[in-house]
Amino acid sequence: MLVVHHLGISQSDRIVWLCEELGIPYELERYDRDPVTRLAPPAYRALTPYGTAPVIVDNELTLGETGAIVEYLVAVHGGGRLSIKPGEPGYADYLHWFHFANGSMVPAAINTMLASIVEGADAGLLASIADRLDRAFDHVEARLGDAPWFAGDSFTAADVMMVFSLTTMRIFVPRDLAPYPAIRAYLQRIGARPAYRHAMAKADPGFDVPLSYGRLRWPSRTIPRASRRTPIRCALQRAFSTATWMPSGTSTMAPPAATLRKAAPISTCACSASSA
Ligand SMILES: N[C@@H](CCC(=O)N[C@@H](CS)C(=O)NCC(=O)O)C(=O)O
Repeated sequence: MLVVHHLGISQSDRIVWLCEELGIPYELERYDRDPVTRLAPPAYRALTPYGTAPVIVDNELTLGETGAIVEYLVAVHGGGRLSIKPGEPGYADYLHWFHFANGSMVPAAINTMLASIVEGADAGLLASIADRLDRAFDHVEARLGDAPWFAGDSFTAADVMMVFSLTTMRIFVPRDLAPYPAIRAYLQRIGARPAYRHAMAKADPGFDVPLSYGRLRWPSRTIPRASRRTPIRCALQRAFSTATWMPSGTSTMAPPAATLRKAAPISTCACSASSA
């Protein structure tokens, strides 16, 4: 039996989702993050040499790294479903977006998160980091304005790869989706997929996945009060406080014009960090 090791509120939610989309039988082993550091607990770290999420165990095989796991599951357990082969329409788009997810978008977001924490960083560097993430969101918005799914007319594993950076990743790196109508419409389509809803409910029960403007918050179950004053938490809260968010429940309505802006430039976060 395939075992999916899922670290709470992390990109391993994609593997649970993929199994549900492909109808692959699996067992879910769920791990909470360390309440103070937010890193993987020792038991998760011990699963693979690199120690990050996701990880699957398939009989004798233990496999880490999201892209490798997605390709493996599609090929070995999915009969190639949700992939596009060479020569088929959308092949290059499929490849581009499958790899853009973890090759460009997630790194741009992580750089942005780290830049909001580091004090005294070079302003030009910070601007270039912020610009990268802006361009990534603009690139995604343009694509989803042209096609319903990343590879074109049909839902594929490229969507499974990309969605984390538009949803759960925004818990770590807030981004107001008000300027991105095509992304918002896309996320409504994702949220309407039974496999997605089922997977998210299993992977992170109680976590309100931000599929729209949404108020960003961690499920209280996984965040003990005591951890709320750690340096990383403070830095993240500073970053959060510079973003504009609509109250929960205003998912499909356009926000008032005054709130129509992206998250504050990263230099603002850095300034507030250094003056704190
Ligand atoms: N490129 C890796 C990145 C894995 C990664 O950074 N995973 C995060 C979860 S989003 C993690 O394990 N964080 C906890 C830790 O580093 O302890 C992949 O896609 O598998």
